[in-house]
Amino acid sequence: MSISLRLLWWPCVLCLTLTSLACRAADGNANTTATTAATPPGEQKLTQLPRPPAIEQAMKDRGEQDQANPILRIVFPAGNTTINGSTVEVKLELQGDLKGYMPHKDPVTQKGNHIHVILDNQPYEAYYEINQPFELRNVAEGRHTLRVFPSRPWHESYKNDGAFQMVEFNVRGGGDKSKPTITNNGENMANPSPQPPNGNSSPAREGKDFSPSQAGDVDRAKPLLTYSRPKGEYKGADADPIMIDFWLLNAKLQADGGDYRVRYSIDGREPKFLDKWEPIWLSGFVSGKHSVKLELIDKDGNVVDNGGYNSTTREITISK
Ligand SMILES: [Cu+2]
Repeated sequence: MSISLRLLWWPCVLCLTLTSLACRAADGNANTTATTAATPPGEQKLTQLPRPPAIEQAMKDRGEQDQANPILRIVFPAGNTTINGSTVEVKLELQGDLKGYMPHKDPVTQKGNHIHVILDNQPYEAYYEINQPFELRNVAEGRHTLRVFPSRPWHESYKNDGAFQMVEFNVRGGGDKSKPTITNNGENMANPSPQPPNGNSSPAREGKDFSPSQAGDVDRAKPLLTYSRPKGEYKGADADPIMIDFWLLNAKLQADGGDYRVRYSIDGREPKFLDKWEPIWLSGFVSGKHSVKLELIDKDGNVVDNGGYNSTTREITISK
């Protein structure tokens, strides 16, 4: 290497080192100690992979279920109703051409088909046994939006017409905003409460204590992107690759014959575009916290406004 090349090379090494240290700090790993500046941690390089072979196999093993066209109906809450108290019961009906699709958690594997339930724009909660209601607990007073859609054991949503349903409702005398919620991070499934706040719910029911939130000003006639995956914590074999999945209402992407695009950005880095409505799998996340941002973009390159729901950022945690 010539002297002049060496002079060019060293500032690059220094720059990369400083950048990666800054990234680690920004990721919240404040107690990560850099042992030596000469061995900077590897930069995260994400690559998009095809559908993982394990999922391909799972699809074969479950027969025709992935060709099903499940149609959900929200029995309650009914649209625009007002519920007294902070616990909201959700009851759904599943119809359509199911081809054996039915939500249920296998007691051994703790996996199975389930419904994704989203209050306002919080992370979804999984709902498995739809023959009994799901409880939204500690819901704040005010207006709310509920979104639901069927999902597979690996959390990929069904995308047929009628799979996605949405309802707006009001809560009067809801969760006490001055009190901290039992789970504040919006990620942990709460344990059934032996003494529920309104005293009439069953401890055995599936449900979730919700963080305070309100509906955005959502118009169901406008294009709506619903963020589904990834969320929460990913460990070991589940941490690579990571699936990105979402639901689109009233919006066709460009490669599907429409005008829209979905833009995603990981850790605030350079955005990428999705032009087909299907999940993608990203490999190469390093351990730690990461942000995932999903946005619905119109043909002029702007985020489509719809109650703020068309630009959603979630934090996920990877432990390899
Ligand atoms: Cu899921």
